[in-house]
Amino acid sequence: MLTRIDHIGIACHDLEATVEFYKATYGFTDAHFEVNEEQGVRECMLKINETGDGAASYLQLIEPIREDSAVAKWLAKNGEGVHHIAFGTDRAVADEAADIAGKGVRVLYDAPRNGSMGSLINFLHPKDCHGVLTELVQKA
Ligand code: CMX
Ligand code: CO
Repeated sequence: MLTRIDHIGIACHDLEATVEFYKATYGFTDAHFEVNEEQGVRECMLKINETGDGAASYLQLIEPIREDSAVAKWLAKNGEGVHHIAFGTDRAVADEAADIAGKGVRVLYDAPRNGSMGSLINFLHPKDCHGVLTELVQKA
C-alpha cells in the first residue's frame, strides 16, 4: 500500500543556492546531502514533516552531475521545476511495482535501484501516469 508522499523531486541548476532558498524562505533546516552516481545527480533531502507510518516527507532537490543523465535532459528541455513525485510504500517496492505493472503502467526498471538514504526505488513512466513521472520508495 502507498502510505505517504515520500518526496517531491525538484530539478535545479545550483544545488547549494536552491537549498539556501528553501532554508531562508521557509525555515526548513533538516538537510541530508548525497550523490547518486547511478541516477546522475547530487541531491539534498530537505525534511518537511514526519508521517503516520513512521517515515517522513521531503523535498528532494536534484542537480545533474552528467550531461547524459535523465535530469540534465529534463532541465535542458524544461528549465528548473518540479520533476517527479514519489510515494512511499509499506512493503517491498518490487511487490508494489509488480502490482502496478499489472494494471498496465510501465515500470522503468526490472529490479529496484538505490535511492536516497538507503531506500530502494523504482519509477513509473510519466506517459502512463497522466504526465507525472512517479517514483515508488521503500524506506531503508
Ligand atoms: N515528467 C513528466 N514527463 C516527462 C518527464 C518528467 N520528469 N521526463 C520526460 N517526460 C516526457 C517528455 O516530456 C516526453 O514527452 P513528449 O514525447 O510528449 O515530448 C516523454 O516523456 C519522453 O521524454 P524524453 O525527454 O525523450 O526523455 P526519455 O524518454 O529519454 O526519459 C524517462 C524519460 C522518464 C524515461 C527518464 O527521465 C527516466 O528514466 N527517469 C527516471 C530516472 C530519474 O528521473 N532519475 C532522477 C531522479 C532520481 C531520484 O529521484 O532519486
Ligand atoms: Co526522487
